[in-house]
Amino acid sequence: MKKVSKKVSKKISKYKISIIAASVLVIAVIGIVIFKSTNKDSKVAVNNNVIEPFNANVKVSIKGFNYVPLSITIKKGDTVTWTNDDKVANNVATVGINPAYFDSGSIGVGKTYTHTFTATGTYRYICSYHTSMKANIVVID
Ligand SMILES: [Cu+2]
Repeated sequence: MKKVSKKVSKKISKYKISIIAASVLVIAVIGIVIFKSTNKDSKVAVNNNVIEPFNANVKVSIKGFNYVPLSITIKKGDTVTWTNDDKVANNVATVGINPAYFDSGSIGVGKTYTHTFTATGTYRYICSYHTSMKANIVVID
């Protein structure tokens, strides 16, 4: 009798292990699918953070004390709109030598700032409240 129940419990534990293994496999597959689908969206960011093709109005998010994307290439005359998706106020201000200067002033939580770029070249900008926040915009003809 004892032997039989041992065999049964062995069988059950084998069954349990295979269920756990199957669950892990399913979770892994789901994880890979999710990762691949989210990666598709961030392809522009992976590709040197350059947005292609060029847009007339490019959106940059301010999130987690970062500009997303960090680097964009746009055409002369294009407009960039920054949206503050952070939980604190941030800003956008050129730093160093630039083709032209801009300073958004404080961009409140959920607010936006829009600037039109009329001169070609590389613009470096920072958030003057959190100077580790740095990004750039390349404007081409
Ligand atoms: Cu900031």
